Amino acid sequence: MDKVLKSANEAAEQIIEWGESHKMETCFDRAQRLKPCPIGVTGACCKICHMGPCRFVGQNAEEEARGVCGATLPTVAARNLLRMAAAGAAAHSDHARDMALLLLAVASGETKDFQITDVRKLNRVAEILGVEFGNGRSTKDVARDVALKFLEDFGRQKGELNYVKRAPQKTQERWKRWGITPRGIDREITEAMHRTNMGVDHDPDNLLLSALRVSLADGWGGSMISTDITDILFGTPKPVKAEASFGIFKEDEVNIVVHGHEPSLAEIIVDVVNEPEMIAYARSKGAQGINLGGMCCTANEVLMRHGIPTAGGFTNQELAIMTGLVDALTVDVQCIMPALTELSKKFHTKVITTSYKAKIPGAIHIQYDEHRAKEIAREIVKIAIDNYPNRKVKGSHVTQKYPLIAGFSHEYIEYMQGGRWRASFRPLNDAIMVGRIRGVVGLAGCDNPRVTSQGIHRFLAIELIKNDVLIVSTGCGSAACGTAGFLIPEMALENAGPGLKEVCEAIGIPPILHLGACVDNSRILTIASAMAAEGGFSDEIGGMPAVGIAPEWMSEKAIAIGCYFAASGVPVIFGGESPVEASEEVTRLMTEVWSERFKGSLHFEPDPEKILNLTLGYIDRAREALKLRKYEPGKFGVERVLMDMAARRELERAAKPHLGF
Ligand code: NFS
Repeated sequence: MDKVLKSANEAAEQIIEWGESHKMETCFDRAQRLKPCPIGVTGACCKICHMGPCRFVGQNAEEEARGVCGATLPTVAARNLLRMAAAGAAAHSDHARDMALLLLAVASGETKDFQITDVRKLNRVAEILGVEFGNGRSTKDVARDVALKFLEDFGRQKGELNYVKRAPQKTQERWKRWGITPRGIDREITEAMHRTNMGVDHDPDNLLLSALRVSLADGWGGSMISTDITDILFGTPKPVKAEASFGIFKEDEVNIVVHGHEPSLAEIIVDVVNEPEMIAYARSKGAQGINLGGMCCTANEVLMRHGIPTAGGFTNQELAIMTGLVDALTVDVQCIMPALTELSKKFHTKVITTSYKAKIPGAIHIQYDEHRAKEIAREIVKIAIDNYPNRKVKGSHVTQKYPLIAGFSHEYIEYMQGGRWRASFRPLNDAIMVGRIRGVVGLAGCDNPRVTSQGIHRFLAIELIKNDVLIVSTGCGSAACGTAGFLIPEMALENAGPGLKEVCEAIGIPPILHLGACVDNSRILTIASAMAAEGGFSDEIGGMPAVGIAPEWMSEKAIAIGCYFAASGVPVIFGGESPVEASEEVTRLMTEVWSERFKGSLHFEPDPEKILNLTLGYIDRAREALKLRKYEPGKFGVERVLMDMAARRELERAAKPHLGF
């Protein structure tokens, strides 16, 4: 029998094996040793009060099992899911709050270390929010009003989030009809916690509607706000070349890793590692220079804007330390394994926590403060440099790395389809309508040691592009593709179906577009809304030949993302066992009932082949319902725009200087 790999990333597998031979434990070992609790994993356990925990097991548990209070299994499973969605929404949105507070601090001149980088984007956002701009108003005044408008979204008690109006009218109407239009972000999260408290909401359907509402407050609130502010402050991404995998670490340079999610400190570290005094200091310690790399979503943020290389996604974090080459690993919030500090003791790596919200025993804590950002960044970089001479254990040095292209913001995707003056989503819509592109898939979410990590991402990426499906990726989905060498235009030539290949060649793009961090899933909502506004097939997000997949999810944030896509009209398929498996009623509500109401749904399917078939089935049924040309590989109709030769030449001219090849 073939050996079951722990990671599909060859370099990761090599490090894992090295670790095993040196008796170093990682999440892969722990995942094998600790089997999931068979009751909790299916959503059949309630532990919200101290009469329990109550287990809902046995035949006919769905109908007959009761908790001490009388709660039924569907109530408990729905309540558990709502709590996960609320926690996920809280994580993204608290991150967004920090970004809004940073924007306010920059606008009011409280911090000198940041600037407003993208004034055009600021004005675009101001226009959506109804903030006055132009006519001699200073950038800082506009930025302050924008920050205040965003902050209102957190504390609003009545009405709706500012960005609800960015969704297509029909999508908004569905939300109104079912009472899930999000009000204030904090209100939705608090209400979700209230409803799931002992003895409050017991109706599974009502609980699940609340899961959609709190998740919409994330997608069209927290996450979208975070994406927009990050673009305003640090620049809206455009294509940039970079590298991925463990080979990014350098033997003769100081290696610093930024890990977590919030990009503000990492942005400043990018500046500081380039300061001549810092480089000179590194040289004084015997290093040739300073090498910055990223991990998880902080990596995605600085990769998208500065081409900082990434060591990969979630399951690669311990392995980075095991290269023995990381002099400092600085973390902010979310998806940081507490195991890092214990493991770091076996090497010389310093783990540095920077948020009072996220401390780890055994780490050095340096509290980040945006008012002293540069000073703090210098302190961190110095720790790394001072630590360079202390490298003691030669870890598993792997040299594998892959080139990649990232930086596909929704603004750039629009621009690449027609240049500055004719930017639109028309070519993409047309390519889908004539069947050159079969559909679009968002490949997102975590990588997970419970399966061959990153393997399902890789499998789906290849199979989907073979089937002429354009992929937009985010988060660790992007990291899995990047560390596999999939994020380059050549990938289209070698692996894409004939229609997708032509489109990618015409524009000069990879068949998998890296859109950014997990909060940047909000870019997919913006793209889908723009495609609906462009017209030609669906005038709402629901019903488009588009599917979201999180094949190896593990974080509660993924549940919030899945729910806001489902509520927005996208069928979503998650890998792994269903966290509500125990309840047929809850499963039916999330699939059939949500489909009828919102045209979106949430499925859980552990089998990768089935995920693929389910996805293609959704896409083909959507094409049929929209009366689009039946998809047949290699046979398409003629678009009005994309394949017109003059347009094609213009597109090439427009795209190439930015892509740099
Ligand atoms: Ni998303 Fe980013 Fe990765 Fe999963 Fe964690 S890093 S926010 S949650 S593990 S994709």
